[in-house]
Amino acid sequence: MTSAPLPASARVVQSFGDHGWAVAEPVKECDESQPVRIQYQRKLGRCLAGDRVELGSQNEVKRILQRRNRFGRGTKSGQYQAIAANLDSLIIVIAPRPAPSISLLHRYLTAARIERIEPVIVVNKMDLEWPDQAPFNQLDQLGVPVHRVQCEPVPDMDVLQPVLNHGVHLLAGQSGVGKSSISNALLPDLDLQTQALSDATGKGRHTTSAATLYSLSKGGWLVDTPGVWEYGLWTMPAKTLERGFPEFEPYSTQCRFRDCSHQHEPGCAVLDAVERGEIKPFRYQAWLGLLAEQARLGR
Ligand SMILES: Nc1nc2c(ncn2[C@@H]2O[C@H](COP(=O)(O)OP(=O)(O)O)[C@@H](O)[C@H]2O)c(=O)[nH]1
Ligand SMILES: [Mg+2]
Ligand SMILES: [Zn+2]
Repeated sequence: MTSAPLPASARVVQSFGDHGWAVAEPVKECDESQPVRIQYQRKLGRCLAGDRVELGSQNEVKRILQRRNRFGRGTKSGQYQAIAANLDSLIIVIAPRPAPSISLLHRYLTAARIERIEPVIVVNKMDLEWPDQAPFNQLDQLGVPVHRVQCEPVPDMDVLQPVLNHGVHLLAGQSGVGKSSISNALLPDLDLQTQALSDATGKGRHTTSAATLYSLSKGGWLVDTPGVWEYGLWTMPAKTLERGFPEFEPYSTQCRFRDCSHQHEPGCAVLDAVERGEIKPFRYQAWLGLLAEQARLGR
């Protein structure tokens, strides 16, 4: 473990209850890119992976720089749990196999949009047959960039490189879609970075479920969330959920009731727009699905 103090400003790459691990930024211009242990002070609270912090002489966190956003999830009981901070994009990975969960896709889109994080869809395993069914035939109607890549038999990630030139990007998606394969293809020195971190923390990549930042060769960061977990939303007001559906916005201000949930209320401009074909029926179905989920969470 290194004990040399970091420059005043550093990036948190992993965070736990009362301490975390941070590296100096920018990484490539710094000889000492070994993670150092940082200590949280009660009055500031705990950091999140992705936070930028100012450190004191003992590597204690003196200040958490203002977060642009937080990406989080819901626990089983619907409580909000933050995962990482300061994301530029949420990279939602899907593949022909395993068959995608459509509701999961809409949950991710919603979580990203609520926090003004840009959602990006990456379809992996393009070497496999392209299914002519939902959600694959709906992707181009989501208003979200879609990139098609493959890791096998020969990696082809070129379309992703411009997205990852700078910024912080979290890889999300169900188990088996190829997130680890994509990390490996994008991070030629992943093993070295993993080793440096486990030397420092004494924990291996596969024994921690903490979100971890890896530095990309052009600058910027890839956030991996190891460990398998279901992704669910947290309990939130319907108006917050609606931020996940930007295509509703021009209409929802015209609904008769200010707190219209766009289900069966009279004078609902969103429902009218669905009927006129101005809002995609599959997106409206996704809205109803997420509302039903919210009702279950609240119980
Ligand atoms: N055919 C094919 N298989 C892939 C591709 N990328 C990953 N896989 C395979 O998909 C499985 C799951 O990959 P992994 O990276 O562990 O997925 P993760 O669970 O999302 O991290 C592994 O057996 C990979 O070899 C690809 O582009 N094409
Ligand atoms: Mg994996
Ligand atoms: Zn309405």
